[in-house]
Amino acid sequence: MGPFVLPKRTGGCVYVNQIPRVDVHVSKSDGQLQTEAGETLTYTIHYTNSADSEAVAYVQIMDSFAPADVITASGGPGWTQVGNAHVFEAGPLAPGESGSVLFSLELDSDIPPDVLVIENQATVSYTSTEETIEVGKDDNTAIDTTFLSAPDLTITGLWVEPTDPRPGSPMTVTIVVENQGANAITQRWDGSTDNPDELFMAELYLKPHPSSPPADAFDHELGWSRGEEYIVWLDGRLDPGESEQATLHVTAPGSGHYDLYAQVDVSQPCQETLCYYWGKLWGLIPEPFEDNNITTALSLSVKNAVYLPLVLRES
Ligand SMILES: [Ca+2]
Ligand SMILES: [Ca+2]
Ligand SMILES: [Ca+2]
Repeated sequence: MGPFVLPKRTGGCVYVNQIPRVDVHVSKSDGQLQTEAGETLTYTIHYTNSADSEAVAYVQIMDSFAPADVITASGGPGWTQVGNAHVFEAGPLAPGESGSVLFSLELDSDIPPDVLVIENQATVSYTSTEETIEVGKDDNTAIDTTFLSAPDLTITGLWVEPTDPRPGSPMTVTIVVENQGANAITQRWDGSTDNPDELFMAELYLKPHPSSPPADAFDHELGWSRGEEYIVWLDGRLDPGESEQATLHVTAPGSGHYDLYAQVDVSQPCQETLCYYWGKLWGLIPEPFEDNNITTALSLSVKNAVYLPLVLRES
């Protein structure tokens, strides 16, 4: 780096005024990860002025929430509704001073099954009596996420037999699906139980090693699905903590090193105008955690048989 050159002075003294720095932040929590329809959520919102020496004169907390059509905000003492948001006037905050306020939401007693998350956001803003600067504004907004009680599918087991298949030979792939959520699975998202034996499906994905996890239902070695062998429908009526085992009979692919993944309740978004009846981003069972529906890769080596030369001995 070269020398730092000050511009030529044109007369008089140079005064440097340091702009005072402030740093407010806000946090909020209802103290729970999960809730039920009909419940009241009460959030504690903390707000702080972390500045060493600079007060902020007029602090305001703005609270908003979603999805608004299943929530009634009762707010609490000091809150005023402004449009779709609620505002709390917190007044001045001295350097290092903190405050807190409660904010309450009532959930409808009847919430559609595809509504899985209640989000509540608080933002702190302020004015100052003089010009100030705030560098860290990321913590001026806080979001609390609370999941509605629901089932949560995941795959707890995946294995292949035999472990050293030959190209084109039969393989048996076993998966174990578990409901790790708080609620039992008794029906699909739309209330349907059309086929009494099958509520949702699981799918295997085969990709050449090394691979990244499948991005969607078409992310197989050959694009599109590899066919019926790679799909299994499950009864799926699982209480919390209950598991179901399913077996798939698959023809081993050509020789090579593959990554095998399994996914339960495969999501199948619409492809342009073509929608399947399971065409929801979250499959047929809405869950708070869809990311855990897919396994990590199981390494699969498919090799041609090695035939040793036959040696004949003279007797
Ligand atoms: Ca801040
Ligand atoms: Ca899940
Ligand atoms: Ca799902």
